[in-house]
Amino acid sequence: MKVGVATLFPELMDGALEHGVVGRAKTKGQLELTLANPRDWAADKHRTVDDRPFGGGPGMVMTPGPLSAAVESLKTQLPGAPVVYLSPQGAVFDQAKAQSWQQLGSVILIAGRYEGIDERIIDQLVDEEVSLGDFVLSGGEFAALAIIDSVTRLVPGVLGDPNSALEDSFGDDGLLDCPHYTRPDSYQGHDVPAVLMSGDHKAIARWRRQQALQKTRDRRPDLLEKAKLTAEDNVFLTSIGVCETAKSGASTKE
Ligand code: 9WO
Repeated sequence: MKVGVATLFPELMDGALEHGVVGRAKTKGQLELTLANPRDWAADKHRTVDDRPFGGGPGMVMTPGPLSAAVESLKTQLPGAPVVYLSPQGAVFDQAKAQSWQQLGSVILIAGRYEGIDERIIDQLVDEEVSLGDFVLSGGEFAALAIIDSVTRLVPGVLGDPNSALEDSFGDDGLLDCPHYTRPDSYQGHDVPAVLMSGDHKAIARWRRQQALQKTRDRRPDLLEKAKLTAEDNVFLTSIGVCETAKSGASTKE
C-alpha cells in the first residue's frame, strides 16, 4: 500500500506511524509512506504557506501555490492515486471506503491547517473530500493518521492471518463488535458470562453473534440496513423486537 500525505507537520506523521501494527507494516515494506511538505515549495525567503482570507475574517488560509506543488509531486510518485482532502465538510469515511482505497493500492491525503485550504485546490486537484465525523480538529493530520491505520490493517499479511481483517468475525459484516473478556474470571464481584467458560464453541459463537446484533440494534439501528444478516440473525432480531427500533431509530434500553 502506498500512501502520500501533503502536510506542514511531516515529523508529527512520521512519529505516530512508527508504532504498533502500522509501524511493523512500514518496516516490512507493506506500507510505503511519502510525505510532502508544502513549505519545501514556498517561493519566498520566509517560506510562507498561508495568507489572509479574501473578504476578511479571522485566521489564515493555506495558499494554493506551495500546496499544489506538494500534491503534484505526490501525484507523480503515486500515479493514479485518488487525492483526498480531510475536512469536516467531507462525506463520512467508513470501512467500505477504507477497503476501496486498499484495493486501489494507493491514496494521497491532504492534511490542511489554519482555517482551511484555498477552494481552488479542492476544485482542481481534490477527487474526494472526506470527514471522520462532526467535529473540528486543529488540522487534518490526526484524521490522516486514522485513515492510514484503517487502510493499512486491511493490507493482506499486515495482521497475522492474511484473511482475518476481511472475515465476518473481524468486522466486515457491518455489525458492532461483541463484548470481550479475559482473566480474571471474577473482577470486583463481576463474573464473566458463563457461556464463555463452557467450552461449547457453537454456543459461544451464537452468544457472540446475538450480543453483536443486540448492541447494533440498541446503539446503531441504521447499520442493520446494510449489515450482512443470516436467516437466523433475522429470527433473533425479530424476537428482541428489531422492527419498531429500526424504523423509529429509538433506543429500547431495558
Ligand atoms: C478552523 C477555524 C477557526 C475559526 C473559525 C472557523 C474555523 N474552522 C476551522 C477549520 O475547519 N479548520 C480546518 C482544520 C481546516 C481544514 C483542516 N482542519 C481540520 C480537518 N479540522 N478538522 C478536520 C477533520 C478532518 C476529518 N474529519 C474530521 C475533522
